[in-house]
Amino acid sequence: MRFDVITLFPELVESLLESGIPRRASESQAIELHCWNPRNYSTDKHRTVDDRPYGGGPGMLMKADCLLDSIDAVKAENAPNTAKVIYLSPQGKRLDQAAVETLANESSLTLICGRYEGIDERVIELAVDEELSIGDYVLSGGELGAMVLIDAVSRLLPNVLGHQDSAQQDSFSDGLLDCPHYTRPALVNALAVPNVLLSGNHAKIAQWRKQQALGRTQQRRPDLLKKKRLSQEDQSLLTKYLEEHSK
Ligand code: 9D3
Repeated sequence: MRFDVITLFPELVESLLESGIPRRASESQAIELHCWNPRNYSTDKHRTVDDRPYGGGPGMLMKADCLLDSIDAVKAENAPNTAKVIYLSPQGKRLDQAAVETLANESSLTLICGRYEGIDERVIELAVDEELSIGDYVLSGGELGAMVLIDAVSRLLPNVLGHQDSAQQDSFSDGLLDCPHYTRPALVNALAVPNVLLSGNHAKIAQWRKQQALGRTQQRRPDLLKKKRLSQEDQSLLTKYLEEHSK
């Protein structure tokens, strides 16, 4: 997968490749990351990339011309270009794991990061296929959004995760939060590991984990459970969990 990121802060975006899964994905050539600075496509002597909004109001906007020229430069290098162009913005549709899975099927993504109050609307009209937000909070620019997207997509690509099935076991891939996990030692500040996990009974362990996942999802993210149809068995595991946790 090739990522072309249009950003005024290329070193921030490139720092993604310094560690963790994106770094390994890059080393194994599962991903390629190219950053393009719109300032390099500005033509005036001060290399201006922003200007004041028509109609007045606070803040500045990124100008259309250097953004469109950056996009053209990406397309020229990628010919024949089929890359989807994504603008990260608070006005976008919320990125979720289903959208990440869809994006992981693309071979090339161009990500536009805004700064200041955003970008000239005509760039969106002329060149953007999809507008995505990463959540309902205010960031100071699109770079962290692009980095989140690249991280989430990279770990789904073939041969990137060490454990081939950890992506499949993920929270969200089955629409539930994860169950609690424990490792040695058996006691931490007098807190024990739940007995069932020491029982060696793998059917019971799987059932306990499912019950914990259902119960925690209901208590912390009821919105996720509302989208799901529970089997009779899952419904009764959940009911028992909620009874036991209301005592
Ligand atoms: C506080 C300013 N806002 C109201 C006048 C508008 C605004 C403009 C630009 C708010 C944030 C930003 C910069 N944000 C992003 O570029 C961004 C973002 C985000 O803020 N939240 C969640 N996802 C994303 S993706 C890109």
